[in-house]
Amino acid sequence: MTNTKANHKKGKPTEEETSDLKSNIIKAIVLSIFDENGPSPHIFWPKNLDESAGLLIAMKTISLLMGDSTYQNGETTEGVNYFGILPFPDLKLNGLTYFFLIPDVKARGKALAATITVLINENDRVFFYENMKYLRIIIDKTANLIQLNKEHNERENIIEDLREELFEFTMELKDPFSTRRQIKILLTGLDKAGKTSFVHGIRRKYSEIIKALPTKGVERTEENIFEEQNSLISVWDLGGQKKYRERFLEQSKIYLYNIDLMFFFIDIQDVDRIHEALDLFRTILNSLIELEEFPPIVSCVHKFDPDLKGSKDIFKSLEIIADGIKENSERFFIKIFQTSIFDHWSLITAYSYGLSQLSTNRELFRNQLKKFAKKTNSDAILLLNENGIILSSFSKTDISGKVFEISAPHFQSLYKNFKEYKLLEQDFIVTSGITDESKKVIFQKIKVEKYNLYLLLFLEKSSEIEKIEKNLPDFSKNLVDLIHTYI
Ligand SMILES: Nc1nc2c(ncn2[C@@H]2O[C@H](COP(=O)(O)OP(=O)(O)OP(=O)(O)O)[C@@H](O)[C@H]2O)c(=O)[nH]1
Ligand SMILES: [Mg+2]
Repeated sequence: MTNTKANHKKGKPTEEETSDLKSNIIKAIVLSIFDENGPSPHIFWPKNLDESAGLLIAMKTISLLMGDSTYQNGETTEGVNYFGILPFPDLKLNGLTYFFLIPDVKARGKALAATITVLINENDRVFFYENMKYLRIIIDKTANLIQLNKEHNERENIIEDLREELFEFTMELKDPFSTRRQIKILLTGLDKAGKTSFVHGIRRKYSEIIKALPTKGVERTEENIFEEQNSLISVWDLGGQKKYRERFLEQSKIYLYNIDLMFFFIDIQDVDRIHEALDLFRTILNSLIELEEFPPIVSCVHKFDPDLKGSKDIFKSLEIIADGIKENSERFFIKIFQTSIFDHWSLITAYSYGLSQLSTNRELFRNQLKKFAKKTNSDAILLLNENGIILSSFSKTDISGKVFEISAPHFQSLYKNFKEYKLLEQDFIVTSGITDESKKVIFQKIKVEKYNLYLLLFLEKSSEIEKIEKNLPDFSKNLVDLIHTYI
């Protein structure tokens, strides 16, 4: 099974020769299945993979997704699949794991939980982030084949094909390994749309908002979601005045190349310039298409101040903007938010949503929240970092999701006291009657390694706090790994 294109080029290298090549960034591949013996490595490469290492990989990848309960509870096998990057510090490896279910009539729930894990040295992990799109496609394809082919030797061939494809791919890469993933976030829009104020608002630098002058050229800042993170996130706040806008569009190769996320701002109060703003949006999209860059886009309908909600004029403008944004943008993933610097929560929601698009582990996070919600009978859960950025959210229905929006002012004033409340060593605050007398909201501080995180839970008033306390240690433990590879 060595007839790959790459091998032809090089004239079939032997095993040792191959190991000298850069391609050998791929250290191991493991197909794990939760069978009658629990999570077990079924097929792995290299053949001499240490038995305990194989077992560790199987246990960790499968149990993280299943928790301590068995997964096979009769849910359908469709739509249960997650990608995530997990650290294996004992092996000094990082693994890109895909969790999926294999239909099996004999199994409980008629499916077996399985993972495909590709492992590389932990120092090379940028490789995963940089090549995520491609890796997702080929691993997903492999999982489909595994689902269809039941025989052990058929599956061996499928995993071998994956290995070959990965080797071929890595051979073609030019020296790809910088130590940190570089992430570029762009803030665009007309002058005075409120981009710089948005950045200050997110960071609670209120005094700066008052002082802010029009941005000249571009202002770059760094975003740190965690003190230690794999990525270097630069936020580029582009000056929107005509001369800067023109320069940016002329030099779109510099500004738009390799962008990971774009925010576009439209001032909803500046009715006369809405069409000008939409024109700019279209121009930017066209440049992106030309460069074949398709970053997720968060469009902020900004200056949507709280006192304007309900105004008919605003509603009309909103419609024009929403239509204008959707036009000609089929090839992009775009989400529209209404934001205002007088509604901190609106800024946080839009910003966090954008950042979450950059997290390769967002599905795993959501899955953890979903499981925790089930165990604690919560309708909705939010997980925030110390700066109040939403790392992940889960809600059973749209309505429970909206509760956080409604309870936001309440939450914000509590949040301001979080620092003091840390000193109080009290771990939770309960409030009720915010929206509905039968429900309550719990603010819960959790410690995940050195990080303080905050959970907001929306649940039945009668639910017991003990349930949360009982399930917290496991939940926090699972988050440890995910946080290391959040972004
Ligand atoms: N009412 C209202 N005013 C806002 C809001 N956000 C920003 N502003 C005001 O809008 C003006 C322009 O804000 P900036 O943040 O400087 O706009 P900008 O998009 O960075 O402008 P350039 O740097 O020239 O591209 C300032 O006077 C802000 O105080 C908002 O949400 N509501
Ligand atoms: Mg500015």
